[in-house]
Amino acid sequence: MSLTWFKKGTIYQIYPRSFNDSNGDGIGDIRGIIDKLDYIASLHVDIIWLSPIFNSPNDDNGYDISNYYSIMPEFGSMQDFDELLEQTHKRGMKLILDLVANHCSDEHMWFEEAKKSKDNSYRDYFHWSKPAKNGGPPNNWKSFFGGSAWELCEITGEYYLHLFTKKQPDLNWENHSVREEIYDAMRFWLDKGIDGFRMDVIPLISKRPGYPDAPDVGFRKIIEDVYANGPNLHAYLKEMNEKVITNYDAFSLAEGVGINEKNVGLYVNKDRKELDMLYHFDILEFTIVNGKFEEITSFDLIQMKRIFKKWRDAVGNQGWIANAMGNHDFARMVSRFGNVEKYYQESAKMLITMLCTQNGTLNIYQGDEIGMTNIVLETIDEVRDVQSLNFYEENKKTKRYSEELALQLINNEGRDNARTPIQWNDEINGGFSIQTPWIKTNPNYKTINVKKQDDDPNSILNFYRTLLKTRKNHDVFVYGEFEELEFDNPKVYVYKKRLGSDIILVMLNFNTINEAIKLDDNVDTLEILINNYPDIEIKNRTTCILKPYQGVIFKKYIIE
Ligand code: TEU
Ligand code: CA
Repeated sequence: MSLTWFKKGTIYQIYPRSFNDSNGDGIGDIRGIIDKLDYIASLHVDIIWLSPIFNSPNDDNGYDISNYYSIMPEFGSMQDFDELLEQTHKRGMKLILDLVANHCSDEHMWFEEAKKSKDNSYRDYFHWSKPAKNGGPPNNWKSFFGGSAWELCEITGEYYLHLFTKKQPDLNWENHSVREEIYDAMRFWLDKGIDGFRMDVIPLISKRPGYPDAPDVGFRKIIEDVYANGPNLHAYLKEMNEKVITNYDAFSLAEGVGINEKNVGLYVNKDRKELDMLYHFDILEFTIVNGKFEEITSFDLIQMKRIFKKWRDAVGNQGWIANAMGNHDFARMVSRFGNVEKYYQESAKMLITMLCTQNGTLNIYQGDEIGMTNIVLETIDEVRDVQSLNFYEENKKTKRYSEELALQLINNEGRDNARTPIQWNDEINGGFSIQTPWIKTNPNYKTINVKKQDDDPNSILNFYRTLLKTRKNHDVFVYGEFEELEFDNPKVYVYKKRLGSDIILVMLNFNTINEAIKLDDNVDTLEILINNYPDIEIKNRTTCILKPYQGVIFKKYIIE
């Protein structure tokens, strides 16, 4: 297995709009990030991933780009960006940008031209289709954010494809000029010295010819079989790698939407020279059966172990993945997977202990390092996310759920949960801004904030720091060969990892009562590396009694 910096690195994702506001307009910005670089470095992370910072009408908060070469004025200037890059590198960290290349904004010049007439020179930058016989959309494809994936262009009488909002028209990658435009934009940022890209919905760029109807199966399956993994996808990824990425000391982190354990190798096996790594959706969408605001299953630890194992086996020594339990598209990880009511600190610390010892690059999301939780939005007026708003509007028509339940579902699963301002201290708006922020601050900022946790050696924040630092000094966390113990135990997750003569033993209790684990190692050979409780109880030198949500990493000494 090749050991590369980005494999061992920890990625810290920043959602700039919600990170830190430097000029008091209620919107996070680049200078705000620069002001916090020392804080970010103090976490022992290696790579900063910035969600989109380019010009955008913000229908989907920057995931609708209207100019790939510019900085959104709300976020600052190109000079600010250059300084951010320089200051990030100065602290020994890398910076990657979000490449949103499946679609752009309908306010991008390309689309403003393309919609003017059927013979406009930009027409083929997008996907157009004649109406169906009844005048409706050409096929049954649904947008990820509700409604048809086709919108009628009144001027030309044809429909254009948008897998996301109607202000996010899909780019036509079959068109050579589109690909070259994207590669040029990538080179522009790489020439500035950035270290790579996170690639938004990259598995969707190749569309199926003739736009065949989707079968009547769940949305997840439709994504896999109809929207993602299109016929020319791998040719495009190879081309992008060859023409752009390989010419720089840069790496790619793909959003693996629609990718499963069967085809992952085609994307990330190193001899294929396509992508360096991807994050899949099996953990991120854990308990979400077919998409947001639909059916939910209960948490099942064995199922989670199976998923981790499935991906480990699928990727093997040939490929690489990143592991995440949250990002800007999901509710907060501690609210979803932890026990906020009774074992808040313990569960937040235990979850990251689990993630940090899985094979793969660790990918954490801003605010999770202080255990930020979901927000309660009291009325629909407080909701900001287009996905949630579209769902609410659609539900008003279908009346599938009551309005109360719809809001409840938004509160449980909506993306705004992850987008509330970072809670820096207990001052107004959690120290994020002196102005009312663009999105509600979680009122728990008085008790959950960076300042408070900085001063507390036992805080979640300081636990993250210790853990990430320990990971840096122990290759076995990242590359170790995995051996499952207690696989069928639904309450505890126990495993060993081994790299050469280094062995760690990880024990995680997902239960709200004590759990006993019999050791097959001599206790005298075990040293505690990480523990989210002050101590650990060992009975008769052979059995560990794990407290609720206790997580421990032992290092094992081999006694010759
Ligand atoms: O997300 C793509 C994607 O698959 C998500 O929309 C996901 O399905 C959804 O959030 C889960 O409910 C990427 C970005 O991460 C997201 O923020 C963008 O809105 C989207 O692409 C469009 O660019
Ligand atoms: Ca600002």
